[in-house]
Amino acid sequence: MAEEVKLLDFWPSMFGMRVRIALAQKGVAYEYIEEDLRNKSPLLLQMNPIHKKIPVLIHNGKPICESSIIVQYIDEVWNDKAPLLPSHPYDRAQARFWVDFIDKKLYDPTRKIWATKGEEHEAGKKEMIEILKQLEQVLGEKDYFGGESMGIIDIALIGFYSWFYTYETIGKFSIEAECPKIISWGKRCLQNESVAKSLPDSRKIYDFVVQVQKAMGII
Ligand SMILES: N[C@@H](CCC(=O)N[C@@H](CS)C(=O)NCC(=O)O)C(=O)O
Repeated sequence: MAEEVKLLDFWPSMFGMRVRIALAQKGVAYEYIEEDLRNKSPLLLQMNPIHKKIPVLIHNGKPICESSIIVQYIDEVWNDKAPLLPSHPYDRAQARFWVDFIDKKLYDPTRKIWATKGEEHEAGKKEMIEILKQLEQVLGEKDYFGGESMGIIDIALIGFYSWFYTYETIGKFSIEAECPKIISWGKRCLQNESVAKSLPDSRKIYDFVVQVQKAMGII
């Protein structure tokens, strides 16, 4: 049976980027469907009735939701090339731990940077740097979190890297000054075609966020 793969996505989403990269790594052809999150499509509401969020992967008519679960699903279904999780159960558990850490810890501080002002904004910057420093420890001297090639932790984090320009410009600070290893890692990831073609231009993200800030009355 021919595979039918569709992705409900929204271009600036770091969560959607994860799925785009995983599909590209595996060489899976798919239909990209852009969602308007202010006016969600009946398909999105039908496919993700619980969270009503993108990304949603629709594989042969069946939905899979939550980006890190989708990436693991992709790794299991298209298991003939480019493994995204390590093969040993302990290493797999560790990889899942750090993906969960990124999922639980990173988004809120980064959102505070562009969506709040004053003390909360400053706290967002500090918290984000603390988390990135912890991740630098995990990276150590490796090229990628996955070792010699990109794995699921790299895929979980790299979408945030495409927002760094926005955080730095709005927050008037340098992430590189605090976390140089993460910046070198991000540049390395971008040399992979699957990442380069899945991440939007950082300045386009910034322009988008400025529009959102205006709509929210922050600027
Ligand atoms: N934990 C989810 C987060 C997905 C998420 O936050 N998606 C946002 C876009 S970046 C969304 O669809 N928001 C719509 C809404 O909250 O109504 C995942 O990893 O897939």
